[in-house]
Amino acid sequence: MSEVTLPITADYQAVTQFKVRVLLVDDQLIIVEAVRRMLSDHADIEFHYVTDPAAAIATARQLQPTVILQDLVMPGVDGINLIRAYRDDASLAQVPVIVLSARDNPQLKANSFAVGANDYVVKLPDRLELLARIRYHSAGYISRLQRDEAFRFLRASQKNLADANIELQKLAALDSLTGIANRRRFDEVLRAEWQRGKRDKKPLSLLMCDIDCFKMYNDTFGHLAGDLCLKKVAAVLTEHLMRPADVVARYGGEEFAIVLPDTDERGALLIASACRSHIEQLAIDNPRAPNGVISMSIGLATIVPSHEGTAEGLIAMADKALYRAKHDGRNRIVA
Ligand code: GH3
Ligand code: MG
Ligand code: MG
Ligand code: MG
Repeated sequence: MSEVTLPITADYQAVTQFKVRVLLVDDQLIIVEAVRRMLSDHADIEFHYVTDPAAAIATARQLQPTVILQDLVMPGVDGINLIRAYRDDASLAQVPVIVLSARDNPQLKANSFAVGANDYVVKLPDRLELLARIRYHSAGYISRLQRDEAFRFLRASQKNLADANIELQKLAALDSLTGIANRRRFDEVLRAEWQRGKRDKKPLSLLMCDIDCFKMYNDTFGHLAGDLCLKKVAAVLTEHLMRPADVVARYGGEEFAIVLPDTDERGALLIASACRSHIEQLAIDNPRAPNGVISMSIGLATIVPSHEGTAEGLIAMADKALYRAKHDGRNRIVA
């Protein structure tokens, strides 16, 4: 049984704590110093820069800025190409880019926006204006990141819930002592097989199995030993059913029900006889039982499901046969 994991809210909270992180890409240190001065005294803004344009991509990837201030004219690298490269990088594609250029040129502005820049400022701008643009673009980016993270978190939570539900449904179908199908599951399976047998006009067999003199076993060896015995019986019955469609269920107490789809009486008798002898061969002492060991009486009923009959009718037939098996001396099969 896999463990049910619940969503961890700490992960979600961690990513909601964003800061404005500025990366300036400019080859001139004098510009770097000027921008640094403009942004100092603002506790919510982190300033970073890179003067070597060839290192811009790697630095940006590592830093994950909330906004890039991008110079256009730099030795060896065209700023326009750098913006293109950010847009092609999975981790930078959405980061806002503000072009910071000395040139107030409409064609350069158009080219910048065409490759994915978000803004264009002629340098050096007024301090207030630069701050306002940085905050505006960062805020938009951060809220998009938060929204994406919230969706991811929601999807993960929904998946966790769905997984937990599946586990709960599996648990709800199992008997807690023996781990085999419980009465609820038995009812579902029998109803489904009844419908299928009716549709396919195939015989459906049911074995009702009851451990003989089990009260005496409990009285002699105690309830813990009784529980262990029930587990062994359940394991043996499950082990010796060869077809995946057959279902062994704990019907209640020391009674087990076995549903055998597409099985006629002859086939069901073979399986019942194998089950009976395998339980006897467990050789669990039960001194006052007919053979001195734990044994099982089995009532067998077979029917081709039809509109006239019901699944409950099949149970009643198997019960009646079981009663006869008890009456006739136990440790036997009655069809
Ligand atoms: P018979 O051969 O006629 O079936 O006799 P029996 O003693 O098996 O039948 P009876 O119905 O009188 O007693 C069934 C016993 O099964 C009584 C109860 O203590 C025991 N039993 C039922 N469920 C459990 C269980 O979960 N654990 C244990 N240890 N015993 C159980
Ligand atoms: Mg330059
Ligand atoms: Mg009983
Ligand atoms: Mg019994």
